[in-house]
Amino acid sequence: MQLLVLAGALVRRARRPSRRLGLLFKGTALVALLCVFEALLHAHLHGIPRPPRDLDEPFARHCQDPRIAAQRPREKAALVMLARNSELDEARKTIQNIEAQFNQWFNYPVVFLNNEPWDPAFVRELNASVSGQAIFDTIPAKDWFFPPGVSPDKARESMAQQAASGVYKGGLESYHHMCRFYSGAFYTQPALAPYKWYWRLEPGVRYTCAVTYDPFAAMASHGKTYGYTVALWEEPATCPSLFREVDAYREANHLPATPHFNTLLETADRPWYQRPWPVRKLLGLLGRPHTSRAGERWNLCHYWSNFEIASLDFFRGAAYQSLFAHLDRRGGFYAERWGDAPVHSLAVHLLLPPAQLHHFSDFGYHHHPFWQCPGNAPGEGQLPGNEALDGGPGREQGAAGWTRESEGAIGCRCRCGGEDGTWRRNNRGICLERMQRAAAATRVGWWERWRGRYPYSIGVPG
Ligand SMILES: Nc1nc2c(ncn2[C@@H]2O[C@H](COP(=O)(O)OP(=O)(O)O)[C@@H](O)[C@H]2O)c(=O)[nH]1
Ligand SMILES: *[C@@H]1O[C@H](CO)[C@@H](O)[C@H](O)[C@H]1NC(C)=O
Ligand SMILES: [Mg+2]
Repeated sequence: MQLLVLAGALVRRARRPSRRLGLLFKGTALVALLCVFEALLHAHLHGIPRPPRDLDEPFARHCQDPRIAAQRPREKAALVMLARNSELDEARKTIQNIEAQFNQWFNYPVVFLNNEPWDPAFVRELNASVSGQAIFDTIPAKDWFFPPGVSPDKARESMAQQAASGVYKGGLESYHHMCRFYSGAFYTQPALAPYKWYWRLEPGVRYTCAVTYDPFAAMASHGKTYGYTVALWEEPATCPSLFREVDAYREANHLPATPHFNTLLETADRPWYQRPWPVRKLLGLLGRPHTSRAGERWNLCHYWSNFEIASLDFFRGAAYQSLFAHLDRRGGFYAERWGDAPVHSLAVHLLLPPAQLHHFSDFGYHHHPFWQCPGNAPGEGQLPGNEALDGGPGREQGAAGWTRESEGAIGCRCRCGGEDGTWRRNNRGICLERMQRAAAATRVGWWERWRGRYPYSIGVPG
């Protein structure tokens, strides 16, 4: 109303030439005012409402007797490791580690995938390391190659350019194939057809706490679809157009920009001069990296996909696969070096409600150079004297094998590293906090945010 009165006054004054300068000034002020008002409204509309309670809690806050959990029936699930024959040593160490920390009690099958035929030595040694069934499969050639619409010559030219301009792993053709594979065809591999759930392993990763319950059963009973550990920023140069393509797909398919999707936006963290509508629109039209056509910018946060416990049914379903097909047609797995991690993360925030995501904040997990470790729940929480936890293959350290217990910690017999076992880092928690915002009733206050003190996860003390 006040704006209308002001506009009316301006029109009246326009007839008086002596006041032209004043008019110019007031016109500019009016436009500026409208821009500020729009920017505030825009921020408000993109705010993330606080749910009445935390939508994602840890599945466990201390040790349980794994033999009791193991009495329940298994899910249709498998551990899956993509590996090269040359990674035999690291693959074996990782399998021995997951057997010691988890699978010796649950005996889930492990599916090994390779784009090349397996070495008999790899098969022999890894088969001997798995307590459940070990399955060795070779990926069909078409799933480890350029898609039909992409010319191999052009793709190789582009990958050479990426190498020259220092894009992280941009020059490695096999790495591009691997990222494309994990983004799409992984889920429809015949070897995974019998299963509903997968737990992704990589040669070289380590689990630093005991997992004394069945995470697949927990995912199922809590209505979860996608589970993660570490969250961090993507290398910007690997995927300048990825967010634009995902958002274009969203618009073309009339998918709403839900608060869960908006947790991926920089809206509230953008510099003030990028917030007004004309500037946003211009940045969008200019095709700025990580920016949608409407001018929304992705904060580059994603879950690190070298760990995933997730539903195969979701990822092989029509909603995800049609998003993947769109991205595949756009060619960014080769013209750029889109990683499967940001693809999965953008997809689950676009297609799933926040309550269907789970942070395995009770897991100790390490993939060089990042990790998370929850620390040890105090006292009885460690089940001192429990035979299964004190002994068993790979548990020879037994009763002495865990670091100092601390109040509020939720892990089971974790070895967290650092002199006093207090290494708990999960990338300062900044991306975790942002991506969990739609599920978090407990929020970081502005003071903590300003000090850079982010808790490790919702519902878990930092
Ligand atoms: N069979 C096979 N596996 C690969 C190839 N490249 C990567 N991988 C696997 O893909 C996963 C991710 O690769 P990695 O080198 O760890 O990439 P990073 O974790 O992103 O640095 C690991 O499980 C690797 O074993 C490849 O050319 N052939
Ligand atoms: C793995 O070992 C088991 C038991 O020795 C054997 O029956 C099975 O055939 C082996 N599997 C492979 C793929 O070699
Ligand atoms: Mg790796």
